[in-house]
Amino acid sequence: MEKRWWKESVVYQIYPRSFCDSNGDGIGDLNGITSKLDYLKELGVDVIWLSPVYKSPNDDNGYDISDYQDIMDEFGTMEDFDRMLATAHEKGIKIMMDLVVNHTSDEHKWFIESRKSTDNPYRDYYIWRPAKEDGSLPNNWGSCFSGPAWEYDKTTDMYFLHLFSKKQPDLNWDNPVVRQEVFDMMNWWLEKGVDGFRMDVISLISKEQPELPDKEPGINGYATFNVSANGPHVHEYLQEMRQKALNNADTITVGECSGVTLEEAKKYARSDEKELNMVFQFEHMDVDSDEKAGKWTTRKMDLRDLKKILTRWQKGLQDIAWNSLYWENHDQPRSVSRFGNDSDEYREISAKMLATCIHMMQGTPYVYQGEELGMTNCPFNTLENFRDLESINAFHELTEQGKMTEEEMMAAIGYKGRDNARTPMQWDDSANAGFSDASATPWIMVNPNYTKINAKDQISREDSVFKYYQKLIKLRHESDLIVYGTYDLILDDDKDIYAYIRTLGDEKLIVYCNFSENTREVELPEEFTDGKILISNYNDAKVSEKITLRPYEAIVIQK
Ligand code: TEU
Ligand code: CA
Repeated sequence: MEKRWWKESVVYQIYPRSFCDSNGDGIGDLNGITSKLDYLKELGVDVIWLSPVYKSPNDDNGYDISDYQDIMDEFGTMEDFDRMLATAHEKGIKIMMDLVVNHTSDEHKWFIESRKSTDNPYRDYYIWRPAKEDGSLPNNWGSCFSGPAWEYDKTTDMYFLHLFSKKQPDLNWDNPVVRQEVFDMMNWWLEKGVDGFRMDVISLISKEQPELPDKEPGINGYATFNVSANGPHVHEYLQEMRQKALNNADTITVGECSGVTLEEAKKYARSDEKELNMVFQFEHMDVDSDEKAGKWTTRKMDLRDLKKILTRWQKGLQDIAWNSLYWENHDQPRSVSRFGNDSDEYREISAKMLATCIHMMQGTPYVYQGEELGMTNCPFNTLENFRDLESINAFHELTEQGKMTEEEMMAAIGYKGRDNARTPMQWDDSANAGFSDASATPWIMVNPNYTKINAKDQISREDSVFKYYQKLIKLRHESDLIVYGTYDLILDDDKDIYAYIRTLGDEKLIVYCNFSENTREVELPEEFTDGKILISNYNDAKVSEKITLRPYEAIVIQK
């Protein structure tokens, strides 16, 4: 397998709004990030994925961009950005920008022009349709944030398409001028020295035009998710992007590919590097969804389903493409609350177990801010404490339609809502968790558990979750086996234990992760009985023919 620096890297995702507030206005900012680069250096990560910092009216926290070549007022200035980039580079940390080009903000100058008249030069930058003859909407597509995906605009008596909020109109990628604008903008950032792009819902850019056919409706009556996933020209457009922009620098690229299948991923992320380096797939994020309301449930996963999904991706992309590895991001709840156990007794041990399970796989690992501290879901309790339009809109829509009760929806958004990942980073045990001045009011509530879960404590303590992540990252940097080894699942049908073997030439390691509170005994394959422990989350683990796995125990043995 070809060696590449981005295969050997660990990426850390920063959600700037919630990372560090340098000027006491309650909102994280670029100078705040710069002040914490030493923390990331100490953790050992190679690349930062920076969620959007561009000019934005913040309908969707920066994923609605009104100027791709300017910085959001609350986050600082372009000089602040340049300083952050230069400081990161001095420390050997690369910066990957969030490229949000399926849609813009409705306040982007292109859209302001586009909506003026049907013959405006910017009209075809977006997707406009008249009502059907009977006066109904152009098709049955819904917005990911509730309601239809069409917004009426009276100036020209037509609807525009928005797969996300109505302040996020979809760009028309079939227009070559739009593509060239995007590539020019990417080149502008590459010339500044950024190291790559995470591409927001890039799997959705190519719509089945001109038909835009109806799709299977979901719980709220609209066809919501992935109506345009892996569309007819998506690979062609990404190959064009590779030639006209990405190849101008040594980049790292990851496509956020909702609705991606294994077969499609082999095209997006193929090792011949004609499109992207890797994709985020979502199948393991749906492992605890249910039939009724999709993600809006408090159902717990069956570990056997998770093992099946991740194993299919590990085996399926082997030698063909490259995986990205993640439990968390700004759109998902906290993994320790979801897949581990966030009680006082098991929080740290299960956070380390989850880290072991994903960091020992083949692919590039992504750590989301706070994950390295074992940060948990937040007790929001009332709707007023939520900020995310997805949770708030879904609550209203599904309760008003009578599809879910208020109690059910409150429980579901409390457990699965995106705001769980967006509470301020917990730096220390002072007021506002050290995220912001003590006198400030952060834009979203601080998780009250910051007095016991915070970076300051964990940096000072050898047995912390932070130190464990540090060790996992170091192990990966030192081991081709961990980066490039093949993956084979063992104990396939076990409902408590996730176990697998990695192999590279004569080298082998075995990973056991107990996802349950049960104590379980497993028989160690003979070839490992003389092996040594690479890492374990209990400090007295021993190698023997039979291994007793205590609650949430993780152990890695190299032969
Ligand atoms: O997310 C798109 C996406 O597919 C999601 O993860 C989606 O937000 C989630 O499933 C809703 O349940 C990207 C961004 O990561 C997200 O923050 C943005 O809101 C969205 O695109 C629109 O730009
Ligand atoms: Ca600030």
